[in-house]
Amino acid sequence: DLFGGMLYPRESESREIKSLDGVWKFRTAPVGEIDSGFEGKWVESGLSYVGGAGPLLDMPVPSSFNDITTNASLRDYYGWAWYEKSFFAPSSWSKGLRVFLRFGSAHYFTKVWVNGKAVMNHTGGHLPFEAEVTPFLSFGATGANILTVVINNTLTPHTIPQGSVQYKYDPDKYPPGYVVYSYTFDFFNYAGIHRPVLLYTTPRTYIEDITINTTITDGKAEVAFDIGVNLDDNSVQPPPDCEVSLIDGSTDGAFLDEEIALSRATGCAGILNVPNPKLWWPYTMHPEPGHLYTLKVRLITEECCGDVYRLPVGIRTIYWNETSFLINDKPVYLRGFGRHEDSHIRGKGLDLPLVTRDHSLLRWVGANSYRTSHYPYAEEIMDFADRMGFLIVDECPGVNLDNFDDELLERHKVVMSELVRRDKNRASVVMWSIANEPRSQKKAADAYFRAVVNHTKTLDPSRPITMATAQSWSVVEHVKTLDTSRPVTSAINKPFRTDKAAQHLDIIGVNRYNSWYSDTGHLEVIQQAVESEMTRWNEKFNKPIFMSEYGADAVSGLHTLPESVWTEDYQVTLMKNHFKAFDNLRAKGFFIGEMIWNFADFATAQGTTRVVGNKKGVFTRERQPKASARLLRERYLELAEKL
Ligand code: GCB
Repeated sequence: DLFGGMLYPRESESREIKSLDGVWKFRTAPVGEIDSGFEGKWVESGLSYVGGAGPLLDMPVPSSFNDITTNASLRDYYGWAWYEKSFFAPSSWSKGLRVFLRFGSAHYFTKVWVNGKAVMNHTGGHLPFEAEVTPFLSFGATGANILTVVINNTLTPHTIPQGSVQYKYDPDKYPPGYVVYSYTFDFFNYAGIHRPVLLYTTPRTYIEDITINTTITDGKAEVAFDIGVNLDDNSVQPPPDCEVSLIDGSTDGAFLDEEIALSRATGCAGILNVPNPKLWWPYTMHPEPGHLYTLKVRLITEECCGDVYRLPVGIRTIYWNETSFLINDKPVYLRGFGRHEDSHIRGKGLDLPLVTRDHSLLRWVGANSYRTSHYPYAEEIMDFADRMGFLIVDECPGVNLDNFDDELLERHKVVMSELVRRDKNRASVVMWSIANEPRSQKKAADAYFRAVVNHTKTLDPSRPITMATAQSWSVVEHVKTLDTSRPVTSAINKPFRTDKAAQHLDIIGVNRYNSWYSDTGHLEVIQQAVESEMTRWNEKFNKPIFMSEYGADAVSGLHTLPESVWTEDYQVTLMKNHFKAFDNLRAKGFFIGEMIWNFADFATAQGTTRVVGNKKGVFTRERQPKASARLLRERYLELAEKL
């Protein structure tokens, strides 16, 4: 059970926000330093205390720490990394308020102290965490506060995602105790305080959670709401009631006048009626995509200042059946991308100019959707999707999972709970993706993914559950139906192993790299391979299918005629051949979308199959177009016209 609703911090007449972003002090722990002893040194004495550790550095927050300096050992660092920041708490905050300290995310394991007192731990990157810190703060002239944070980016078989520590014993090659950290997923394991850190205040009795659900019947909308209120322990007042109103327009810019509220209600759970709703539509399906309302919640207290929170709300419905996926009762064809939070220098640190550029490119290219591969993206990114009308397949960090056991399952469930808690009210979020390319041919994957799906359904029955699979239905089974008289050899069995997770999903995503990882250089096999495989997925499971990844690496500026692997020309022809298959599949009625891998080039661990990172982007890492981006734009805009 998670505490609170983790509402995105929004200022209001009752809430104040103070950003702690900026340049912090930073120091890595001495090599071999383990989880004991260090607290005494650096929490009590401050990071300036010299304890045989790495140098004291300037470290921007938010950012990954890996690419900030010129030091390879910091780029590849594993272990405890310390951060410190001092700040003042205004004296106006000292009475009658709560002060929360919130991290948008930090990777992977985090411990936080305020003025030497432990205030919270959090496990897992990509999701927010917070704690009330009121009792630990010095207010006003009593002096500055010290915030100390330590993170550890070591991944294990029981973290999500997983990683491992390999001990290298060969005395001819390695010094004693030599270890290498590794992981199988294909993006750099950036670490650091990746998203904003802030303090925000609420009244003692405050709005802790809001859950909304929108339905539309005969052109009339209902917005059902359920508000969680956290009471002031010291108060003798009765619990407050809630005053709820719906205002047209989002909270951007000037605050909206509640006089113009379209609908009002009193009570902390109930329904608001909206007679002529402006629906939230995906990009290109309406002249005004991403229309948002504001749900204003105010606690009615006897004192002056009940808590006020404004939640952006999009009114739309989601429906799916065996063949289709519908928004507002209209079938949708996904034209999108797999993406990453990734860029030069800052790694996975939130960077608003980059995010804004990305969404401008998404519009330019005519996309209507993306998958948050392979982890939840920053809330500031999700705000763009809500406002612009991008459909989001919201993925948890379960990438390339292997070795399914109870401990991993428990972690996976917590991650899903945290993800749904954070994103449940977002109009843009239209599917939950519980994993990417797990080793789901394994026997244990069956019960494991059934449990993850069931858990997610109890959290949110309103959205379909998907996953990007790379396993397949059994070819052996298929060949046997064609010819029962002969045995099927293992040679056929090998490349396709039977997936055990897809049966539990609502919608199946398939990742497949025809003419790249298989049949390399043979562009002519794509059309038939894609058409038959997607068709069989549908025949086997009777569910909507989308291609959640396909693509080819292309080093920007590399050309050959005829086309060969790694050139822009090869990437373009590979895409054209996929498009032929997609068009035929679309005509069959169960194929609901295409998401090319990847939006932009991105960093990976070093390896012989990567050229300074993965080059499957249709944009470079600098967000400039390759030839493929222009081709994709033609297609996506044409599909936007047609569908
Ligand atoms: C995949 C993974 C993705 C990789 C991609 C590739 O199947 O899901 O994370 O980056 O292939 O380029 O190999």
